Amino acid sequence: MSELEKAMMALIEVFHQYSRKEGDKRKLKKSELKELINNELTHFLEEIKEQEAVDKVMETLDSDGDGECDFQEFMAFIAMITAACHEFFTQE
Ligand SMILES: [Ca+2]
Ligand SMILES: [Ca+2]
Repeated sequence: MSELEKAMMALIEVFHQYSRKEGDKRKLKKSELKELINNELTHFLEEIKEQEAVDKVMETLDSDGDGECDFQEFMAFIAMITAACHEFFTQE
């Protein structure tokens, strides 16, 4: 597999690693989302400590309003962070 394909597989894998822990196996609930951010995005995002911060992130990500983050919503989140990183690393 190419590096890009490996990265795509990694996204799928990490999502399911957290989404399958509790409740709906194909969706991240707040506690799963918090764990994923705090374990897997330590260099790109601030650690989530307050419940309020988790609520806020979920509110932002949950575009279909079911209170959980599905893979599509997760990908939108990753795209957002990746675009911000891209800005940061390519600015003059
Ligand atoms: Ca779940
Ligand atoms: Ca949702």
